[in-house]
Order: sequence, then C-alpha cells, then structure tokens
Amino acid sequence: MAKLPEMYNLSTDISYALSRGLPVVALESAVITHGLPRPHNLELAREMERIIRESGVAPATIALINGEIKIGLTDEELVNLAQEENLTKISLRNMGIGLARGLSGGTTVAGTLFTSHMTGIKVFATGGIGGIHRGNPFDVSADLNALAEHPVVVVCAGAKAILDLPATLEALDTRGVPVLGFGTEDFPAFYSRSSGLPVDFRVDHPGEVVEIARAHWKAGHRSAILVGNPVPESDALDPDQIEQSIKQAIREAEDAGISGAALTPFLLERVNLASAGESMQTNLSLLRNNARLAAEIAIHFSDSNLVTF
Ligand code: PSU
Ligand code: MN
Repeated sequence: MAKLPEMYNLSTDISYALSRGLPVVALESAVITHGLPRPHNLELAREMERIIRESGVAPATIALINGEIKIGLTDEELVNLAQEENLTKISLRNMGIGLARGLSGGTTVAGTLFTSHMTGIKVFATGGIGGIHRGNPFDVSADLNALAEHPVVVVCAGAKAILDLPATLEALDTRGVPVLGFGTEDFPAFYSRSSGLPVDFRVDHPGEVVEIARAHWKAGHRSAILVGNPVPESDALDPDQIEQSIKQAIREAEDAGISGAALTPFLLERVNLASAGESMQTNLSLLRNNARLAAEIAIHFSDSNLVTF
C-alpha cells in the first residue's frame, strides 16, 4: 500500500489486513450520526461490525474524528459518534474543512467511497445510496459522482423511495456505474424489494460480483460496482403504505424550507416517525443483510485464508 497522507489514521487491524491482502469491508458512519435515531444507531453499528467479523472479515467503519480520517474505529469512538449531538455530515465538499478545523462527523456514501479507494478497500456496505431528490432535480447527491469515480463494490438495498428512483438509475447509467441485482432482476427500493425498475444484470453468487468487478476494472474502467441486495422478504414493507409516509415527509420538508445536506436526514427522520418503528426494523434488517453479503464478496476478493479479527 502506498504511503497515505498523515491525516489518514488506520486501526492496527485494518492496517494489518490491508497489508496482507486479507478481506476488509468498509462501513459508512453518516448512518450512525444522521441516518438512525439513538439508541438504534449504536446497536446497529456494533452489529454490522460483529456480522462482518464473524465471517472472518475485518470491519472498517470510517469517520472523521477530531480532524483525522479514521479507518477502523474503537468502540469508544463508535459510542461518541452515536451519542454526540450536532456532528457534521461529511461528504466530499466539506472533508477538507473538517480536517482543517478538527471536526468529527459521519461520512456519507460519497465520503466513505472516496476514503475506501484511497486506502485500498474494495468492498463497502451501506443501507441506501443517495440520489436525485423528487421534485428537486438539482439536488443530486455527491454519492452519484463518487460512484462514478471510485473502483469499489458498494452493497446497498437500492435507494430509498424518498428519491426519484428512475432519475437516480438514469444518473448511474450516465456515469457508467454497473448496477447488479443480487438474486433479483429489479433494483430494490430499500424498504421494499423492488422498485419495478430493472438492474443491468442479475447475479446469484458473491463470486459473480467479484468476476464482474475484476473484468470492469481490468479493462480500465474506474467506477464503482453497485450491488442491489433486496431487504429480506420477512422484513419488507408494502410500497403503497410507505409511499404515504414519504409524500407526507416531502410536503413537510417543502413547508419547512429544508434543502441541501439537511434534506436527506430530515426525510429519513420523518419517514421513520410516520411509520412508527416498523420502517426502523426494515432499515436495521437490510443493513445487517448488506453487511453479510459484503463480507462474502470481500472473501471472494481475497486470495488469502480466513483469519479471525
Ligand atoms: N440513505 C439512507 N440512509 C442514510 C443515507 C442515505 O437510507 O443514512 C445517508 C447516506 O450516508 C448517504 C447520504 O450517503 O445519506 C446522502 O445524503 P445526500 O442526499 O445529502 O447526499
Ligand atoms: Mn442531497
């Protein structure tokens, strides 16, 4: 691994794993600071790490901590991220500001993808990617451009239906990002298993994801590979039901004049409130499910034997 600038701070486990080509899965932290309410955020962060570790893979939760980019967090750092108020949501545009000012914050999909690429991590698990907002076509998440620029496999449950899903898929196409469906022909819609929109290709085995990623990158492409992994059937919600909460949340955001970086967290919170706990269970279930699949993909990337972390 090339020497990283001094603001990158890798945990001993992650540094060991990466230097030996052992499997690593990156995890974002905006879901901890801005995506899920307490105490579910901390429980979930710990649980995703545990699932990945139990597969014999090193979990690398990434965050900005006191002006350093930390890759692989201590439990104390997870607790702080989950409990402190007013932490920054770190995307691409404000990472340098956060570093220079000694801030702490949760990295979005864009921030985590960028950091994974810099550190040589090939697989990243998240819940849902950002995209193009409904009725707000100029609010395009930096996640989309980051997916175009960083050669990392991103496992998600699709994009949340708070977004304009057809426009989001078109934007991925424009940016040359392959979209795979794991065990499905349809792009998942986060709370529900299908958006009714097709993926580029269905895969049924983690090894297939690795074959496609290797071919894509070997040919010289530099984009991410997006894997849509539908939420387990037993935890999926009825799309019509969740649609009511989403419409209501979008109206409230408009009335309150919420825009920019605050919009996604606002909508997520409102939808969670409106669907009273049920959508939370779905959210937690799909995050665990994505951690599991990402770990399997990471193992297929790694030529080394399994070791325990
Ligand atoms: N989608 C979710 N939960 C989340 C996010 C998206 O279902 O927590 C977070 C991710 O960190 C994602 C970010 O990268 O929101 C997108 O925000 P924005 O639209 O401001 O780019
Ligand atoms: Mn946005």
